Amino acid sequence: MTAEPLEIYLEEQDLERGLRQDVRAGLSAEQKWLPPKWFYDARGSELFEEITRLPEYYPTRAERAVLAERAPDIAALTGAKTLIELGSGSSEKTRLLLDAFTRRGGLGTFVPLDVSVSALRRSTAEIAADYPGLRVRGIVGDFTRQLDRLPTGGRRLVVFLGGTIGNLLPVERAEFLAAMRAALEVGDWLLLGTDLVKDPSVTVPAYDDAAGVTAQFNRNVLRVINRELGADFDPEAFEHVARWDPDREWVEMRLRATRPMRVRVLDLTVEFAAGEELRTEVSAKFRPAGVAAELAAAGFVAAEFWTDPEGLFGVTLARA
Ligand code: AVJ
Repeated sequence: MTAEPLEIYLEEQDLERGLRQDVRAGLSAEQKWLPPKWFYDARGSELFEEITRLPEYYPTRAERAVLAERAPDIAALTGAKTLIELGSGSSEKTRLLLDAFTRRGGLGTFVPLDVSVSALRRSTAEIAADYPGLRVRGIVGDFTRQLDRLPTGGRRLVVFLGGTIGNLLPVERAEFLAAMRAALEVGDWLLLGTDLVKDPSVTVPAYDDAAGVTAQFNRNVLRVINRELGADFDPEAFEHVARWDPDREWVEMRLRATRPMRVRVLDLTVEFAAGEELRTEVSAKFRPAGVAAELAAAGFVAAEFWTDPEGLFGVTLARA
């Protein structure tokens, strides 16, 4: 089947309004910050795909190992009719699930949802071509906001992979899981990928690779703001920083000003002192008990928890 036309719940103007709000809030704060979702324009999505192939970036390979081993169990346990993927990107690992569901039979529809139109156009076309008989409905949207627009009916499996839930702050995470549970019905399932707490000597290099791809990915948010809002950031004047926070058990990516700068964006003049840091991403790491507790607090019942052989990454299957 050919993919159906993308369903666009996030128009260009909503995106731009969201970016303006985030830039205004984040760059006028005492400790400057920007939310990570603005990394992912076409170039940012490509840089992220490149990150997933780096030797230091273990989460993609570890999660793929879990899915490769457990996809048949996931298909059998859930018996899903509709597979919904939040923050789908290239949907590369999701093919392991689609393969298992195809062998088993019964999956009718695949619904990838992502903010990146370019990533979605490509993935929906490729998946529709490779899985004849599967209905492919791509949705352009923000996974924290479009949960009430998910297709209803049938037995649904929502997959949220890559550890992307770790990019939400703890409060946002609780709100997101509760909204997710509210959008689902008893009998539906959630498959959640979470990167696990481990020695920072493994975690930090995954966010600070020797080839400097993550540094370019990090600076890309400044390029997006320059292009979309006519700002005058000099991205190369910012240094990439990745830091492990042992208390909150998360990695922070930051951009550090290498000299004093004055940046014009919207109607703001944003001053950076030399050495000042702008936080661009939080990537939380989890403990198995913590994942179970957060899911339970949102009203899910964890059914299975799997890791790769090295115990780097966790995948939880939970029932609504
Ligand atoms: C989007 C959650 C998969 O936090 O590991 C990769 C994004 N940031 N390198 C992560 C990311 C820096 C990533 N995920």
